[in-house]
Amino acid sequence: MRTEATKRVKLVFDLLDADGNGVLESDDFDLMASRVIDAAPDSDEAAKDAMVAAFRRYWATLSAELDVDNDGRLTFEEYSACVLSPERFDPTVGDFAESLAALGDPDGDGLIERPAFMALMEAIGFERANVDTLFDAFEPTEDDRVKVTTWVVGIKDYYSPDKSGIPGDHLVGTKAA
Ligand SMILES: [Ca+2]
Ligand SMILES: [Ca+2]
Ligand SMILES: [Ca+2]
Repeated sequence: MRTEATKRVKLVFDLLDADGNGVLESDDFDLMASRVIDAAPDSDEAAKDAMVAAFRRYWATLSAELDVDNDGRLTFEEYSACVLSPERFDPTVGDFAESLAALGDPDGDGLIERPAFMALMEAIGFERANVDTLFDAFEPTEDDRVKVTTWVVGIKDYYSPDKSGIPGDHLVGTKAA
């Protein structure tokens, strides 16, 4: 696996561990879902419900595939086995990516403004400076907006452990506290 991808796997684990207790559990996904939803005040209930469902599905898939000792929590060691067969997570990550991007586009015009992007990404736990750089890497329009489709691809690539040299590598800097 490429170095960038290895760093991303660790960063994703740390981000998913929303309560910071060192293991992934169902509660982490509920906590992150509520933070993300709070960061999207203009979105409708359907978009918010889809986001919550996507987070729950994310946890259900991860735990079903990776919780080898069946204790309801994933250690980093268990989690990192996701790199062995990333394709098993594609549908779940795709659903997550589309739900997240939809939250960032409440008016449905297919474009996301920088402040909405920043709010959602910071709610997930990414560093502000890194998020800013990522937005620039997505080549925003003159009025500083990024296509939803660009972001969806970016999220999918980011959560794919076998990708490298992608815009999301800008997020692999210092971890948010
Ligand atoms: Ca946790
Ligand atoms: Ca376990
Ligand atoms: Ca929009």
